[in-house]
Amino acid sequence: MKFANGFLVYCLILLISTMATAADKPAKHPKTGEPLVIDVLRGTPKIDGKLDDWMLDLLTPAVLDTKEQIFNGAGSWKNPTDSSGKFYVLWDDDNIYMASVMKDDKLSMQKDGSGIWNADCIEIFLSTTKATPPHAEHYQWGFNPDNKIWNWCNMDGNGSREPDYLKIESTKTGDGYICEVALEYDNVKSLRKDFKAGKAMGFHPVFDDADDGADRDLQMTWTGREAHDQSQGFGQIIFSDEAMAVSAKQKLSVFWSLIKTQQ
Ligand SMILES: [Ca+2]
Ligand SMILES: [Ca+2]
Repeated sequence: MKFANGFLVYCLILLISTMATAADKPAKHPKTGEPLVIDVLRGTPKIDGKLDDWMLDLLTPAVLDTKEQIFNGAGSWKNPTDSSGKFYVLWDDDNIYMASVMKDDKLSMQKDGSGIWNADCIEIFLSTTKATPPHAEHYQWGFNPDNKIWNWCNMDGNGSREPDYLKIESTKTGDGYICEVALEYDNVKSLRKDFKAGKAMGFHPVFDDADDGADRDLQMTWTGREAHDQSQGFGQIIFSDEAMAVSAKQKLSVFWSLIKTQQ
């Protein structure tokens, strides 16, 4: 009987750990099948709508630029010049920073408040790494190139309002726009313990595109699924202890040692 009990406990542990592993896996890219994971280096950019303080070449962005990632409105999407985006992330002791570099050939932001999703808009989700049904374990913020901001989903029950803790500065470029954002993560209470080096967090960047001043024409998401659809997990960010500046220095020293070797 003792053996049977032990075996039962063993099976239970195995089952739970299998479930946890399955749930912890990031979603896959709908076209390439690659896992959607990016590392987040340490850095403190100034929120001014300029990305000269981001070493973009050293960072891996989440990229949204294929028709397979269109959740709705595929018929109205022409190519990446019409609308596509790269989403870079950094962090420090207090904030998580996001630089969204968007291509968008026609800007249209005639919506306000909770309706900003229905025009040109970026939506960012942070979540647990669990695969759970929609609207379950995530936060959802939105912002646009007119610096309008909103928080819809909120795991602390504090959503459906303009968040006073989200800083944004945007720049309209010739072929789209840039949004530089800082989010103080003391305001992300339910995930606060996961802002730690080595930890993974669910991440789902999404954009909405409108062209003619009316409603949204299309939505593209990192996973290709509906923005809130966490049922198969989102992509993930992994917080690294490596500083963006140190990483740059290392790259430079590798470069010089290569030059030396070649001499
Ligand atoms: Ca900046
Ligand atoms: Ca647009």
